[in-house]
Amino acid sequence: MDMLKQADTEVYQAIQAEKERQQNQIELIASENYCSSAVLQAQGSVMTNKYAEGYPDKRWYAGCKNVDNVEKLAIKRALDIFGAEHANVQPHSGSSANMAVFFAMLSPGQKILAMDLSHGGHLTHGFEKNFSGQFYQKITYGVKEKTGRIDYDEVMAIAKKNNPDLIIAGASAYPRELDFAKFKEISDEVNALFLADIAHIAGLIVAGLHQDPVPYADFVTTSTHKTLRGPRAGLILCKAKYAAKIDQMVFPGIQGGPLMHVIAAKAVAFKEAKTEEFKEYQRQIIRNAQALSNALKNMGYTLISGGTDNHLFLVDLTNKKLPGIEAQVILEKAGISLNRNMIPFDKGSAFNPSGIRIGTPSVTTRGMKEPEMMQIAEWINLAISNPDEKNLTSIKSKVAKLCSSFPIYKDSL
Ligand code: DSN
Repeated sequence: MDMLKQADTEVYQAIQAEKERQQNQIELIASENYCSSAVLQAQGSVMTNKYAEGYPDKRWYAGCKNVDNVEKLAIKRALDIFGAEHANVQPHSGSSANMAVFFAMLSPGQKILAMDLSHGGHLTHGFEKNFSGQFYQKITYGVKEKTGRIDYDEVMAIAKKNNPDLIIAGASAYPRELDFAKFKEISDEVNALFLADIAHIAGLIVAGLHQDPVPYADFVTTSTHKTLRGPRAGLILCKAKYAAKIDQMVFPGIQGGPLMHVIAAKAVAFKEAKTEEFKEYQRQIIRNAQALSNALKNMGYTLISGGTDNHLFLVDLTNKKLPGIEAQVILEKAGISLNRNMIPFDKGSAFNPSGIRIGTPSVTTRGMKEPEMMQIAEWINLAISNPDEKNLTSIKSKVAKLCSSFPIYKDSL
């Protein structure tokens, strides 16, 4: 970073401060992670300089031999880890990946059946202020109030009543395993296309710890930086029969030149995802989520659906008489970072929801295990029970001390 330090002190300092924040805070935002130094290096490489509109061996500009190699590697590795028929590694994000599928396969006004945002769904699955809600009609399914789980008979009934053109399985805040086989059955019943958005759980799927949607779904989209632990970007997998439509919609449909440095970083991450170390990492994510959620449950916290099968869980703070946003602010002061979140049937609003979402991908990457989860649960409870500044400052310094034993990067960046 010496060159940056000399050239631009302000940006350099902001990056240093962010590095310090990431090192000293306990990160429980379920969608965040620390990618490897190798991924960071690929992403910070000269590949950023190259324009490569098109696809490998079919580019518009000269000089694409090396970026072709890297994109071919990314595609080959994506197909290998997911066992899919076709991969497009160019989407800049999970949102772009979804946009490409919708635009390739649907006409404006057609119907999408997806999970309600307030029950754990995602903005790009038809939220009215998102492109998806403006172009398409959205119909929703949710979870049962009593169980906090999707009722597949109910999804089937909604699908039969509304005849959607596309059904989406996928969520940003659903702590239970998704039954993709069931979604496929429902999609077939109403003759709808089936998209599995696995952004949150991609790493678990690669490691064989969650039901695999690839055999069932027409399309599988994901971001690459959550449990998958790659660079901030997106990926589309699909059946071979849709390959041409998807590729044309990604480029030239909705994107111009691909971000070749990010594609290089995706290739590195997909190679990492093939290792036994990665599989064990995914197993530990789940063990940590269970340890942390059980510890909080034993301290009197209410968990949506009573627990978790994956990397995250939702805490309903209604019985603590503490809005989610206040918990977020209090915990940040104590060095613990997470996000307020709507819970199913929330009496609050998106801005002032009744819950918080907690995830373990980041703490697991830095090597924390069950004993640290017990400690984190105690600190969360201590901060929420007694949010005076002195107490929060004291927890913050203990958090930083624990974090110093778990460096996020062992080499200097
Ligand atoms: N913002 C992401 C999340 O936190 O789940 C979804 O895109």
